Parts: sequence; structure tokens; C-alpha cells
Amino acid sequence: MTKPLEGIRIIDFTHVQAGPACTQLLAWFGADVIKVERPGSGDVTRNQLRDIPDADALYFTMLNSNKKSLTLDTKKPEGKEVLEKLIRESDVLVENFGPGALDRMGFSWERLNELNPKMIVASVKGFSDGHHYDDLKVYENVAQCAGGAASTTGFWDGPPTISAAALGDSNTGMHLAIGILTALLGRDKTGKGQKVAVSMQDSVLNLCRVKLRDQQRLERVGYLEEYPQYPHGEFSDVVPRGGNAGGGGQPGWVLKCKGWESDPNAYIYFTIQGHAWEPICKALGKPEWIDDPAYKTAEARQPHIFEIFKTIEDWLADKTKFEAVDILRKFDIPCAPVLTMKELANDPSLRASGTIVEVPHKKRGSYLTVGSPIKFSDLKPEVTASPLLGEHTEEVLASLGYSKQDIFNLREVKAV
Ligand code: CAO
Repeated sequence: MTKPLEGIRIIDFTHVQAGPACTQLLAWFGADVIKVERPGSGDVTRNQLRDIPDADALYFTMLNSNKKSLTLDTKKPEGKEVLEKLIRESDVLVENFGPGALDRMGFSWERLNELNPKMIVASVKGFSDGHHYDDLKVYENVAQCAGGAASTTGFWDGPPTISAAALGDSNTGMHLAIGILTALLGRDKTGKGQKVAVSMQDSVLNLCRVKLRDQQRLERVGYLEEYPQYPHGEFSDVVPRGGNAGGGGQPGWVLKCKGWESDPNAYIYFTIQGHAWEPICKALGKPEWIDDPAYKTAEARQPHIFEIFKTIEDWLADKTKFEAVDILRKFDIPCAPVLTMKELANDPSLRASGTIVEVPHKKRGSYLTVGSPIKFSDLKPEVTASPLLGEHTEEVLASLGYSKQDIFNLREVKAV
């Protein structure tokens, strides 16, 4: 099967998570992704949180599948020369170095554009160019704080809270992938490359846009009726943390199921969708609530929504999270069990769909990773192992016209 991005060569100058998540996605869809890494050490995640001595850490293997690895010291003149050749023959360069690092290396946007006017140069930074924090280096949690996620996540009586989901890293990488694909389509029309830049702060904020909605509503009316603070608590002039509230028009909460006393994940998320009130009452065995004026409308329910949740928890007390969902699904109630990583790793549906995949690796044996969450009718992305450090150095250099002697010479000066 011909993959849609076959023939697109990408210089992957990325490290840690935000950039690698982007290029991994493009590699799954057929791009020839060449990861350029410093000789001897490579991407720092190869060594971070290792679970097997001397084998690449899962942090690396789970973000760098389907790629090639070329070791190259791009600060040495010999290394720069190789990189220049590669730039002339590639379509995209992706990087997520700290601010100014690529310029200091001698590869500013102007220089790259001069070397290859058709090249798309894609960057992740913590903050956008020109922002008053644009000199800062940024990691995941820093971005979650800067992008509005932390101030709106958690409970009102606790501190700002970080989400486990990589809103700053992988999310930014996904935004960048969209930018790259857009620029590639643009290039088909204009013949020109361009610079694509995504900041982690902007990407987090993009996912928090409903909180910016709430800020404006709060300023206009002074309260947010779907938050637990309404109507009994107080609102300040900023969007509060809403715990596990639904956040949209549908109230919801995380509710205890059978076994919660000993199992920290014996919970379901339960949503009270407005038009599902009647089925909810039927499922709970509370038909008298259907037409009771204290329960009939969303407005009537909101002042005592936590009493309602408590009644649902009483109903859940003798049901596991899976049993509860199996009953509620018959009533068309939006809900799900709170699933652990262990349950997800072993979920037969996720295995069958290719969302959880087992990948054989030369040194590690096989490991689990998350495959493409995007499903196509004509493409089944196949996940192959991440490369060993420098595994494809000779192959890539040969494809650029370097002879065995040239490669030997480059090795002698430790440029590769
Ligand atoms: N050969 C020679 N030098 C290389 C090289 C290579 N193949 N690859 C990288 N380098 C050099 C860079 O040129 C840079 O050198 P100078 O600082 O001397 O110019 C140096 O390695 C380190 O780059 P860095 O600033 O990117 O690395 P860091 O570990 O200090 O910072 C990070 C890491 C992630 C904080 C920073 O890269 C950053 O802010 N990136 C942008 C935001 C981002 O993507 N963050 C998400 C990371 S995922 O959580």
C-alpha cells in the first residue's frame, strides 16, 4: 500500500516529547523521517527513566517509532556540511530546541530558506515569537501553567493542578503536524516553503478555549451555573477550578462504585444530559423524579445537583464500574468507567483497533505503545520500532553520496 506521505523527507531535529510526537505521526503516515542526534548521546529521553539497563528507555521508544537515526554533530564544520546536503534534499525540517539554538548553530530561517527555498521549517517553542517570555525554555508542566490549564484544573480548595495528559508536549506536536501538512499543501500551489511555528502556551490555550468562554460569561453575569460553586458558593472575578464538573452544558461528576474504599479507580463518570433525564430516572428506579418540579428541568436540578449525585452513588454502591456502565448504556446515558493504564493496556478493543500495539525492538524485546489514534479507510499505519542511536547513519550518508572512505573520515573527526 502506498502511504500518503511517502516521498516526503523530514529532517527530525527534535527531542524530548513535543517535537518527536509530531514527527512520529508523520512517519506513521509514510514520511521518511531522519532523526538527527548528537553522536554518543542522542535524544536525552533515550536515557531518561530507563527500566532496562543499556536499552533505550520507553520514553524514547514510544515517541520515535518508524524513524531513522543519523548521528551528526552539527556544531562541527564537517557536520554542518552534511546537514546542508541533507537540507538541500529534504522537504521539511522540524525542531524544538531552546530559543535561538538553531540560529546559534548557523541555521537561521533565512539561511535554511537560502539553502532550500522549498523547505518547510517547523518549530515548537514554549512561547510564540515576540512574546515577552519568548526567551524561556519550557517543559510540559510549565506550558500547562502558562496556557491556562493549571489555573482551571483541580478542586477549588486546592492548588492549581497539572493534567496527566500531555497538553503542552504531544498536543503541541499535533498542532505542528497540522501546520506542516498545511504548508506542504500550500507548497504544492506556490512552490515555496515557509516557516511554521507553534508555541506550547498557544496550544494549551487552544484546548482551554472553553475556559476563556467562561471568563467572558463570568465577567458579564457574575456566575457560572454549571460549576459546583453555583448557587451556594462564591465566585471571584476569574474562572474557578471546577473539580470534576461537566464544564459544558451537561452537569457531570466522578461517582463512587462498588469497591471504591479499596480501589482508587472504582468510579464512573456520569453525565446528566438534559434530554436524558427521563431515562436516568428510569435507570435509577426513581420514576417519581420525572415530573417532579424540583427535578424536571436542568435549572431546577442545579441547586441540589450534589444530592442527585449522592442518590446515584447509592444506586452504584452494589455495582462495579463495569456493571454500572453496562446498565446505563442501555438507557443511552453518556458515561464511562474510570479506566486505569493497566486496563487500557489489556483492553481487547484497543488491541484490535491498533490503538495499543506491541512493537518488537532489537534490544528491549517487545514493548507496548499507542498506535495511530487516527483511523483511515485506506491506510493502516504500521508501528515499527524506534531506531537505535545512529542505526541509519551509513544508510543516510550513502544516500547523500558519501563514500565509505568519506564516512570513515567523518567518524575520525567525530562528526557522525
Ligand atoms: N549536534 C551538536 N549540537 C546539538 C545537536 C547536535 N546534533 N543537537 C542539539 N545540539 C545543541 C543545540 O545546538 C544547543 O546548543 P546551544 O544551546 O549551545 O546553542 C544544545 O544542544 C541544547 O539545546 P536545547 O536548549 O534545546 O536543550 P536543553 O536541554 O537545554 O533544553 C528544552 C531542553 C526542551 C527545555 C528546550 O529545548 C526547549 O525549551 N525547547 C522548546 C520547547 C519544547 O519543545 N519543550 C518541550 C520539550 S518536551 O517536554
